[in-house]
Amino acid sequence: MEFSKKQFETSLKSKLAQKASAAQSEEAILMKNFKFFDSDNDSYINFNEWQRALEKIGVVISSTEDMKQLFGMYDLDQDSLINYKEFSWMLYSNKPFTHFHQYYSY
Ligand SMILES: [Ca+2]
Ligand SMILES: [Ca+2]
Repeated sequence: MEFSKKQFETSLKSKLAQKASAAQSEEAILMKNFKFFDSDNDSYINFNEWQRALEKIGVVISSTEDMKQLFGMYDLDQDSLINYKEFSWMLYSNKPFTHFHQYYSY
């Protein structure tokens, strides 16, 4: 892969931060960002939506293969969809993925 996951996350967060207004809570911003990705509004981000949203905000990943690998990294339960929990995990947690279920067990 030609990018690092860390670079991707930094880039994505800064692009999304530009869209957000300061008056909103973190939760509201997160939800808004999720809806931006989930263009058909079914509460899941599929690979096509993922690809389109990243292009729209200007996060450039040159190959579809890399794009798929990244998508897979955040699709923690491997159902080929990114749900809200997985999305928020991607943006707001620096914990390793092995702690995912623990983190969301409440
Ligand atoms: Ca969707
Ligand atoms: Ca998933």
